[in-house]
Amino acid sequence: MFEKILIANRGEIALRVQRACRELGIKTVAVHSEADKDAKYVKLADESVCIGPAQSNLSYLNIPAVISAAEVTDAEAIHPGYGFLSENADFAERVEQSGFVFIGPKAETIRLMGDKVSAKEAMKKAGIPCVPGSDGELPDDPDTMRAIAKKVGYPVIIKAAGGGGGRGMRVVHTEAALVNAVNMTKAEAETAFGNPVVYMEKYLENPRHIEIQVLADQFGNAVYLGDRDCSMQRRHQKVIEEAPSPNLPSRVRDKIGERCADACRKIKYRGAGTFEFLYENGEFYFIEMNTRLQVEHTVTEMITGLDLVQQQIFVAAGQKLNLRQKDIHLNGHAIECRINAEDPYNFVPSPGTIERFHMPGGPGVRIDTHAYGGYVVPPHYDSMICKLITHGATREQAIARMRIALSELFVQGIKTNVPLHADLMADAAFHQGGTSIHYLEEKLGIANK
Ligand code: MV4
Repeated sequence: MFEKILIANRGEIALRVQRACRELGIKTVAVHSEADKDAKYVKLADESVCIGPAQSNLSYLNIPAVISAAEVTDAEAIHPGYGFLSENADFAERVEQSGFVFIGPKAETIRLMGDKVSAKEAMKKAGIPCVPGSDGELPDDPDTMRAIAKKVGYPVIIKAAGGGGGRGMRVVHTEAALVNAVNMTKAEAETAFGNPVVYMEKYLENPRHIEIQVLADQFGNAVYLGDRDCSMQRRHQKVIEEAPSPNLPSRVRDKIGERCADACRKIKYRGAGTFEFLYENGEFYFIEMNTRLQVEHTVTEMITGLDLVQQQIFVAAGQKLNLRQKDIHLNGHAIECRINAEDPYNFVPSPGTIERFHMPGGPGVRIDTHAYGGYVVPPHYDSMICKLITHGATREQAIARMRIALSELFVQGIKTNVPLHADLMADAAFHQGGTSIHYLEEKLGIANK
């Protein structure tokens, strides 16, 4: 096992990874920007290194600075958390070339999944159901383009191979609008990602976003750890996630889960990963794979009783997966509310000093946060300050516990989206379960779209 791990991230996830390491007797190195020098995760780490100024580009995204920090502290492995360098194949490659272990998949896997055309191709080949479409890069020739769209059927969606997470997409409703829309998407993709390649898919009008968590080792063992419903989102920012997905029959879950585990074996996936699907009319359609730990891994941990960060570390250290599918049982229901420093209704960020901070507690309540009374939320990074997670024997109990926890949570000094979460916990459609990816934006009104 590793003796020392460097955590190339900040905020709640830096603390989360640190706790996993500490439990395993592994020493931790925090890296931080000048803006985060007094952060809780910096103080609690065994060692810390300042890697640059507040701007992410010059600190948390600065590859040579992160690798130098690992060198000077003699760390053996680097955990990238989520965001920042976590899905940067060049970073993973340079970490390994410098003699450290990257806690995540091989660089070539990250690269394969980073290109959405090659990711889809690999998954289709591995037996994963995909959205019907252009089967690879969309050709430039207008007649061919129109023929493909006609066969797929309108509406179609044009997506950039270099995009993902909602960046670089355009919905096309008619043949008259097609060629121009493709050309615009290509031009934007070239500017944004340095890659003009686009592909086409049938546009699904009212799907849910359901994802499957997997875990695999380098010896070809792979398991799926159930699913998560992340449909409650606004502008591609998830607001609430839950596991398991409401109203999803367990036979359907197991069938898609087994497919994902099987695909991991086929592509020789290593580490934790997430298969993202759109789910509509009882069918799953693969859209993207995330090769990192996700913000919402917590709800999976609550229902499986596993520590996903520790599992990532075991696999990265070259150990054989200590789990078999038959050992994995989904117990009860878990919900995560992402608490952001922002106006609850216009979503404008609200950084500044948290004057008072009271955390909820009680049975089935988990809080992952780096914040505390007196903490200053810097304006330079993501506005998420806290993840509030509840677990219950049933979904109803998890919701009831969330309502109580939200009522106990008290943050003074900055605005937060706690009122929005409280609203959603009382929302009839949310109670029913299984709302689509458009539900929240529709509820909030067109003005907010
Ligand atoms: C789609 C889609 C409908 N049909 N693809 C947005 C993020 C990226 N991961 C894929 N996205 C979508 N792809 C087809 N063929 C609708 C979306 C989409 C979406 C997906 C998941 C969660 C939120 C979303 C919000 C708007 C659009």
